[in-house]
Amino acid sequence: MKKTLITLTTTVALGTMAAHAEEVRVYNWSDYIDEDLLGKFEEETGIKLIYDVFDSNEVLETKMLAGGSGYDVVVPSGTFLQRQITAGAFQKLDMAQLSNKGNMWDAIEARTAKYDPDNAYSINYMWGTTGIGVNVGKVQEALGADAPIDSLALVFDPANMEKLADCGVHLLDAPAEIIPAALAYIGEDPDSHDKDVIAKVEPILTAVRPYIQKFHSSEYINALANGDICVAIGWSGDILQARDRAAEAENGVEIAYSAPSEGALMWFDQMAIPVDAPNPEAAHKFLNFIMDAQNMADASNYVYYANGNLASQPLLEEDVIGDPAIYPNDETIKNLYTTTPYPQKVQRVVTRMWTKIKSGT
Ligand code: N2P
Repeated sequence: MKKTLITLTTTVALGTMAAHAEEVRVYNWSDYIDEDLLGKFEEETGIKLIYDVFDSNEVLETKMLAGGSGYDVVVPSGTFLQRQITAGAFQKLDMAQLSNKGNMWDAIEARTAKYDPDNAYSINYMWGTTGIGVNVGKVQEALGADAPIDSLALVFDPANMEKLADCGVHLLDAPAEIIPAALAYIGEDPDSHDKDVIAKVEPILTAVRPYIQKFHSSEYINALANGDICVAIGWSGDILQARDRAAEAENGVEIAYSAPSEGALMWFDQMAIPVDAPNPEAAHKFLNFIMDAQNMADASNYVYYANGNLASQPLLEEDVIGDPAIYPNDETIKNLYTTTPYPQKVQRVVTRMWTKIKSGT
C-alpha cells in the first residue's frame, strides 16, 4: 500500500514537472517591451518565458554566427538579419502556426522584404530612427538659445563638443549607425560601402573623441533622464522613454528628440527563429502572441516605437501615433535613409576603425 502511494506521488510530481518544463527563450533589445506582456504570454500559453536582453546587433550577431545560442526568438535589425539569413542562422517561419500574420502591415513588409525577401524568416517587431536626444536646458546653457539641437553638428563639430563635454555626451556603441550618421554629416552617402569614403569618418570622430564620455547603447536612457548627461546619439523611443522618466521624476529635466536635419537612419527590428532553436513551436507561439493587435499596441504604447502591425494602429495612444518622431509624416519621412549590410571585407575595415576610434588612440 505504502509503496503504491509513493509511486503515485512520484508520478504526480513528474507530471507537474512536465507541465512546467516547456520553455521558450527570447533574446530582445533592452527597454523594448511592456513587461506585463511577459506574464500575459505565460498565463495564456502555460509556457515558461525566459527573457534576456541585449543592446547591440554586433553582440547578437556573434551569438547567431557561432550557433548554439539556446534562444528560440531573437531580434536583429534588418541589415544584420540579412547577413545572418545568408549565413544560414535562421529557420523559415511556418505561416500555418502564425494565425495573426494577417495583422501585419504591407507597407512595412515591403520595406523589410529588402532584408528578408518575402518576409520568409522574420516578422517586424518595431521600427524607428537613430537621432539626437538632448537635455534642452543644459545644451542651451552650453551653446546658447539657438543651439543646433536637430543637427549632427551638435556632436560632430568639435567647437560644439568642447562646450558640451562637461555636461556629458554619449554615442551609441553601434558602428553600423554612427558611421552612416557621420557620412550624412559631411554630405556623403550614408550607405557608402566604399572604404575610402568610410575612411573619412575616422578624422571626424577622432576630433570629437576627447569630448565623448562614453560609447554605450542603453545607459543613456537613465543618464539623460537623471541629468547625468546632456546629449546622446540614440534610438528614438529610448530617448522618448528618457523624456518620460524625467517627467515622472519631476526633476526639472526636459528631454527632446530630433531626427537629424542632415538625415536619419530608419531601421527595422525583426523577430526571427534561430535554425537551432530548442523549441521552435513555442517560438511561433511567441511570435503569434506578439502579432496580436492589442499586445503589439500595448508594447508600442509603452516603449514609444512604431510597429509593423497594421491592426494595432487604431489601438495606439495619441502621443504615439500622433508624434512624428515616432510615426514620421510625409515631410519627415523624406529625411530618412536606410542602409544595407557591409560586405565581409568592408566590415573588417569598419570593425578595426571603430575599435581604434573608441580607444581614442
Ligand atoms: C531598444 C532599442 C532598439 C532599437 N532599447 C535598436 N534597433
